[in-house]
Amino acid sequence: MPACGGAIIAPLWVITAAHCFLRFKDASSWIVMAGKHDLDNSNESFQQLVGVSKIVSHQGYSMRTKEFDVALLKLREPLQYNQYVRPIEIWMRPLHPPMRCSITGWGSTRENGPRVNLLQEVNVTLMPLDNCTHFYKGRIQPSMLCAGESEGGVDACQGDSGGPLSCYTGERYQLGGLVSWGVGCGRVHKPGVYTKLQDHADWIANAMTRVLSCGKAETPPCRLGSLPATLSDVGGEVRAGGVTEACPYSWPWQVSLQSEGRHYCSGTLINRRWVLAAHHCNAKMGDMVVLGVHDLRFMASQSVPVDEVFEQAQDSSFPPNNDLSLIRLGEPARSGDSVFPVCLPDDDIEVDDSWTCVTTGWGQTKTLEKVSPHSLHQARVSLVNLTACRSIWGEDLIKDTHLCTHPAAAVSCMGDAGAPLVCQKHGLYFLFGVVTWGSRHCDLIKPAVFTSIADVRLWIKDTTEDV
Ligand code: 4AZ
Repeated sequence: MPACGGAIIAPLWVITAAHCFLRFKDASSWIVMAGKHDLDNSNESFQQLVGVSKIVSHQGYSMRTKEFDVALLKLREPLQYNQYVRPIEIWMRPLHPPMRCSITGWGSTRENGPRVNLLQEVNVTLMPLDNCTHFYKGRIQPSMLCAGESEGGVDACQGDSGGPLSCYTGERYQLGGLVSWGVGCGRVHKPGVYTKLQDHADWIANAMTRVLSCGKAETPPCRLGSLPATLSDVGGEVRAGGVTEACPYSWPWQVSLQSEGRHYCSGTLINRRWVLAAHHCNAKMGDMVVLGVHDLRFMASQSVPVDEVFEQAQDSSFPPNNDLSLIRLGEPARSGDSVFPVCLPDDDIEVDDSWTCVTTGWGQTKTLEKVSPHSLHQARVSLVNLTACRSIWGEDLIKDTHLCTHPAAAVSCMGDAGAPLVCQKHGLYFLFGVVTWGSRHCDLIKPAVFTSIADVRLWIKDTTEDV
């Protein structure tokens, strides 16, 4: 059943009303139908039905005042634009009554009437807010628009909510507002009330970038060698070359897991609420996730308690196959210069030579350069294919769920468990691995072993969406 209208503003984004999601808050219970005219005809040639991956409702929406009645739907896949599926821009210039705009929707054609199958349209006249405030006894906010006719008769109605109020610039239509509320439908002196979108342009832009943004650091990495880290034998001891101190906050997804003020593992921020870490780190509720930290002896940007830890279903194999846990933060991380999530690779991405990979972590290192164990350090690392990795470690130890790199990245050299392996292409960093076990003795030949992220995308998605 059509629940609400909406408008396409980008291939991945539909804008609609926040009040549409009071009852059904779960993204997976929604579908967006684009390119439709007749809802009864499921074979329309230009229709596109796509799932919703995220609902971003305005945090200021109030059922009482009906302010901030705006929400964004991020689609599971981008819409293909054609003759019947196109985006609309937001009207940013002044909207002067008595300008005329159009409303469209599949809502009721009269108060308490049935919904319709064919898309309806009608022209409405914008009304000065003073008049509207008078009709609605002060319940009109400056971020609302009122439109209708003074004698009533043309209006949006139940089921039209979230749909567009489209206004013509002389060249094209732009989106002035969204159907929000009203008393009844088409009544005299009870115009339709719309969310005035130009007042929410910043919120819209921010919400879209926040959701889409990952894998970029405000402070670009530096002191990172152009060649992968190497190992050499210095007087009988294995030393890593090319491991350097990171520039502060150039890896803003790197977090320190701490218990009683002591760092015990690294983790990786994958979105505002979630950190991915190694299961063998054994993170516990009440431990602290420390974000935006470079030198562990000094203040961090944020510390958030661990709210809950989720692990994958384990089989009994040893070493464990699925050495990952997802940590839900007690409160969302505040993204900023020093705190920012990494991207997760899409299902069909594989690392190959077109990527450059880096591992980062804290702790004791055996390096040629002097690197403080308290400061985050970094090393470019080269990948080792699974066949080569198996031939060194043995067939049984290296599973398809692993990813191997040059030994220089091994735990004992980098000194950190749970540390991320991130790979970069086109300036965006994706998380491909999390340090699991490796050569304990900083072995010259044994590759470092990471748990591969590619195969656990679904688990991450399901866990972080459902809970
Ligand atoms: C509704 O219930 C609704 N006349 C939408 C718009 C208006 C009234 C009710 C405006 O979705």
